[in-house]
Amino acid sequence: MTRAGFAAIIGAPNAGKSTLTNRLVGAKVSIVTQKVQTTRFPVRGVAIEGEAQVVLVDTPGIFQPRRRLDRAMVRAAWGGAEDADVIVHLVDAPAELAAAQSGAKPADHRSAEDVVSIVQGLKANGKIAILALNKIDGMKRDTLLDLSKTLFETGVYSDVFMISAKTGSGVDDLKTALAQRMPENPWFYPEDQTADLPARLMAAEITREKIYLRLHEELPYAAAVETTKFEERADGSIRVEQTIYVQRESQRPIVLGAGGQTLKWIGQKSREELTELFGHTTHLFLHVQVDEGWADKREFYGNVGLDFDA
Ligand SMILES: Nc1nc2c(ncn2[C@@H]2O[C@H](COP(=O)(O)OP(=O)(O)OP(=O)(O)O)[C@@H](O)[C@H]2O)c(=O)[nH]1
Ligand SMILES: [Mg+2]
Repeated sequence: MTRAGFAAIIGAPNAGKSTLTNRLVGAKVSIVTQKVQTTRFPVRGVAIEGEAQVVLVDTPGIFQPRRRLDRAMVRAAWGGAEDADVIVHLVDAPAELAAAQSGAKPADHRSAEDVVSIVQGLKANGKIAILALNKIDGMKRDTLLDLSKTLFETGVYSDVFMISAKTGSGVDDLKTALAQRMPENPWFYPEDQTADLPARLMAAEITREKIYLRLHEELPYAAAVETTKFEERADGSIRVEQTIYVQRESQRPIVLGAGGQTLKWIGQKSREELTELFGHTTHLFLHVQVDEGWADKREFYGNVGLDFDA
């Protein structure tokens, strides 16, 4: 008897959803940065636990959307939850505690406000989720009891786990719980497959990750990366060409850096990771293009499976 199903990880931006997805899978399938709204579309990762295959669905953060892209991201996150067999609501525990201790209203703490709206969304959809309090590394568990109790009393959770996606603490127990909840099914993916993003898209994500890691303070959230060419060559190497889209002319020099040093760093880091990921020497060519309207182009949404009209 085998089991297989989908487990969606939802939560406020920056809760650690992608870190947890990677940790559960045991491989990097989704990019991680310190910047909020890093994940833009649902990303699947495949974990195996005994007879069960758990297809994790890492989702974009759920927050109060303002722009078209925000709306599409939040819609995609809820869509991931609706289609899943199990939902994990991941909460940034230190951020929640800080909000609670300051005595401020949730509205004054963006991530706490997002948690409230997620609880409401679960209620409205009649969904029960597993609550996972994340980032407990460096915290004492007993400081989490009140928070855990308060959230549990909302009635939308079946269980509470306290974890660190970063160190892996508590993650094995969560994985076991997810596996147990998978319905009886033949496996959906071959045993050795961990990710299902097309190579071109994964390559673009990895470059976007390097841009954010390097420029998270300088660059507002609006950069996009498109792989324009992906060529496997006769000598076994791979040639990748990508365009980095920024929204203003003033952002181009930020991405380039003095003497092109920043772009060089981004390209080098991305190329190293792509070479490792594909197992073939990868040559990467980056171009920077200013396109004010990339976030309002229908094509961009279709390419990553987002709903333009969300
Ligand atoms: N200390 C600590 N940091 C963590 C933990 N999990 C994630 N982080 C950090 O939190 C930041 C955000 O992690 P992500 O995994 O990108 O968060 P996310 O929820 O996917 O964020 P979005 O895609 O932007 O919604 C990164 O800097 C992570 O290293 C954890 O358990 N402990
Ligand atoms: Mg993410």
